[in-house]
Amino acid sequence: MLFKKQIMFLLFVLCVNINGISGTVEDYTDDILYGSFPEDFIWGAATAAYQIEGGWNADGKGENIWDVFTRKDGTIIDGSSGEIACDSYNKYKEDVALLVKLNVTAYRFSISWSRILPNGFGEINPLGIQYYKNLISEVKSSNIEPVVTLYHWDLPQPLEDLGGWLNPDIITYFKDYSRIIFTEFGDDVNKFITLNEPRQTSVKGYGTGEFAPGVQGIGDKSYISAHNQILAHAKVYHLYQNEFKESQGGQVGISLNIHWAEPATDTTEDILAAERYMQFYFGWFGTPILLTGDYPEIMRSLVDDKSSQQGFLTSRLPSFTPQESLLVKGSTDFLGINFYTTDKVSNLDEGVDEISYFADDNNIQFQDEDWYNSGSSWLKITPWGLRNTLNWLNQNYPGYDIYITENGVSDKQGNLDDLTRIYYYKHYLNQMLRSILEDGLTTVKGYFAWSLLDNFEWSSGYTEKFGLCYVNMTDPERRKEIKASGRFYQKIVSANGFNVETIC
Ligand code: PNW
Repeated sequence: MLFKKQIMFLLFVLCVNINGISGTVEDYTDDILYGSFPEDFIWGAATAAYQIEGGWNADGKGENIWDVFTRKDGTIIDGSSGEIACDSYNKYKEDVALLVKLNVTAYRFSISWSRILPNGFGEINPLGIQYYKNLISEVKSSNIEPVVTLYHWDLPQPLEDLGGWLNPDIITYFKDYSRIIFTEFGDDVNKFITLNEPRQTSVKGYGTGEFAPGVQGIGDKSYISAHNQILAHAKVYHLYQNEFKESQGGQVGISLNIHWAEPATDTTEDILAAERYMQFYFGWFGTPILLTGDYPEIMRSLVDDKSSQQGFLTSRLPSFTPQESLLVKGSTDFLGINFYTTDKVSNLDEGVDEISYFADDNNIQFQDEDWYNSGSSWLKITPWGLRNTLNWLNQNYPGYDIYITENGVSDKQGNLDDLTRIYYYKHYLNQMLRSILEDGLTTVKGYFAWSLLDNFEWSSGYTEKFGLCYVNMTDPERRKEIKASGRFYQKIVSANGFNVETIC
């Protein structure tokens, strides 16, 4: 018996090494594996409040950091904003009708903090609560499960005026806001996601300044805002456990973004560099929350060393107290990942001249020119990266249910006959199926396409379109239409997999 187990383990390691860690475009086959996903697999589509709702000052909503940021010159490529966006604040029923047409079983959307608490704290706006009650009831009466993100980047401006994610008081403000959400909506919602992509908030919001609130501090503020986000997430996780879990029985998770990292060459230096890249990218949040209650060791030692050589009295990477570590460790019921693309990574000792998160990891990354492009500069089409990522997660952070809470592709055209997007979904979904059926990753429980609608793509405005459905942004009625990719997705969802008669 023991012998059999050992053989199985060896086979498993071999399998992961062949299919997982070493997989590159050279190994990738675009043959379709025909087969079904598990019966209870969740199929969804996703959006976020600021990107679709509009109604920026409707019914007592307060201002958030994106309302303010988009008004500044030069922040958004096409000078646009989410003031109207897809007008989902008024037309949410049309969104739900599209979800029904796609035949999905779940809808991931986010709640706008400033609709609920116009000042970020204090007085509650009943009309804001009512909007989400209406949306949730429309979703549920269509037999679709609502999956609710509490924070998808739209911090109330009054909280930013107090320092936003750089001020540790944010932890309490986020907890107070979350208590209202659990109280008001928790009887109808089974899955909550605390934060969407805290790395993007840290790196772009408080690092490069490309995203709201536009603060620059890539060497220090990025780390501080990450630290406060991790603690805020953990507090809210425990709030739910202590006050709501028993009566509501739901789950609380987090959505972390992840790229697959391929060593640029097969030298040991580059293999280690790619692993280091994964640790700085994903492990920054994943390791404290899923594994140890602390940052990855490689991050700790590199940022500590560089900080001290740079003359800082304490490390630019903050530390958790022992109590905080306990609070953070294991503070999630499931892992949400947002996966889009792959990077190639080379080892490069970047020294200590540059005080930056980007230099701290001693890596440079780039993408292969031969990979298919999308409408976004950072997003190349790399289906094998999803399977490798899922295997890497299973090896490094075992035991968690995984939901792919975002996956999708942009184009610039927004055309209805969107063949590139069909290619993307076909092959990414097939790699996900292979990871379940061939690699045995039974922890992969669900998938959400990004996005239901063409929408406001942050600093790229309306120039990059990710929708399964087209939205006419010049039409005051914001008329919407399913694209060819939406119909393709509907077929896979309805067949719960790849069926030779319908999908070839
Ligand atoms: C995510 N990158 O953002 C967000 O969660 C969505 O709101 C967004 O619309 C979607 O992905 C598409 O961009 C990302 O540069 C933005 O690696 C940029 C990156 C990753 C995710």
